[in-house]
Amino acid sequence: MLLTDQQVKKYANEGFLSPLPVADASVANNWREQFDEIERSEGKEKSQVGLHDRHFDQKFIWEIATSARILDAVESIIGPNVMLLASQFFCKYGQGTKFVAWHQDVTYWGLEPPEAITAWCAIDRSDHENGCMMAIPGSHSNGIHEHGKSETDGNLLSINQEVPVTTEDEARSQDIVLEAGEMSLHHGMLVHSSQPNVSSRRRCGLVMRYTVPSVRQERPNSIGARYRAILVRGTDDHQHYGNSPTPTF
Ligand SMILES: O=C(O)CCC(=O)C(=O)O
Repeated sequence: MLLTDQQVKKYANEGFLSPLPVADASVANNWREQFDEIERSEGKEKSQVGLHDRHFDQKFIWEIATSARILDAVESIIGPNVMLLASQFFCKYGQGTKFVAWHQDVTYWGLEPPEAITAWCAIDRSDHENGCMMAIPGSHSNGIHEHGKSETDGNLLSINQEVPVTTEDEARSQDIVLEAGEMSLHHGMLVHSSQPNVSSRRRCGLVMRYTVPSVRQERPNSIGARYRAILVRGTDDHQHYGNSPTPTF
């Protein structure tokens, strides 16, 4: 179901929207079990932020990333032609020191124009104690800000980037609390972060990045990679991403 006009307006004003349902509890439980299986085989270290683009070889990730609930919501914001740019898990373990510094997503992605939207789908419940995402409402509206480096150990971002935020902005930031099976959407220029997980529970989210076919990647991203974007809805009249494999299950 497409988003309502009111939801689209809220996203446009605030730069994010949540919570949005993706799956009921039994389906969400099944996704969690499948993530548990990957975590067992790949190990916890890699499972934190090292599982990139597994939608190409894990059927359940492909099914989440192409689910009607997510694509309808994404279409409501960016239009009928949708490319899945990338996917990744962000997993923080209990009583840990890992965090995500304040940043904007598109800063180092090499996209032209720098336009993308993220769907963050909760595999585990995500709340204040286990380090849910936090967002500064309206912070997507003033373009890309210069990023520096975080001075705190444990930043999960690829090149330890961090954008300075004022204490006022930090004070008005909002927790994005999600039940397993719910998602948030956020704009590529939204300033967001997440604190360490001080609970005894894991906090895992599947992050899916989408854009429109006219957006090209002009430079490698922060990890020196080219996106293997794949059309997941509508038509691609631009063909900027010829190197993308076909999913294999
Ligand atoms: O999962 C997190 O804590 C942060 C995720 C994030 O920064 C992102 O999805 O862009």
